[in-house]
Amino acid sequence: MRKIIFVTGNPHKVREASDILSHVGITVEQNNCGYPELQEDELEPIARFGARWAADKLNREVMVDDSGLFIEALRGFPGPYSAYVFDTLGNARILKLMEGETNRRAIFRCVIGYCRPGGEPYLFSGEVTGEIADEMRGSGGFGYDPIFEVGGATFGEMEEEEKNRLSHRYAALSEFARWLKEKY
Ligand code: ITT
Repeated sequence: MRKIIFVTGNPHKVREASDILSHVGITVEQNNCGYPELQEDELEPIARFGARWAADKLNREVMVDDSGLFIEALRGFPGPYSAYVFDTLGNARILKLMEGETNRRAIFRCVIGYCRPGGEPYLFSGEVTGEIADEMRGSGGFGYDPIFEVGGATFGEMEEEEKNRLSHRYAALSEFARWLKEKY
């Protein structure tokens, strides 16, 4: 088993990544050291900077995950500001913003950044298209899961394995695992 340090403060991400990567012989270990999150309009520069910063600080190979929910009717909001918006507004206020809106389309994106000490960061991205539900449903998952619907069910209503087969994180981690296998 290969072990990769996952720098994140979010234990839910670690749990999902562990489930997904265990199938390809990789274990992940959470490190909570944090990294400076750049204020950017896109996820990629945030993940790139974070991965390099953490690899150099810890002197270990690391991965980071920057994710965001992009709601079409809100012109991509909250996007890269998803963590801040979740903490300040939360799902109920997002639903309020979406009241009466017929275009419910939204995309969840995940960018995994991987870096070795002194090396260049590599990025792997994945996304899933869904809809913003009319109300919160389900108690599973975390964050925006109760309001993000794919094929009629919210991520919050799904079993963990089901979300982990469909999610933006699964798509990004699959790319990452394929690349790791080819390269190392
Ligand atoms: P780290 O930066 O420490 O990794 P974080 O939770 O702050 O953890 P992000 O900066 O990537 O993560 O913020 C993304 C926001 O979107 C945050 O509020 C998450 O709870 C939420 N989020 C990310 N992935 C999600 C998922 O799979 N389902 C639901 N919400 C998710």
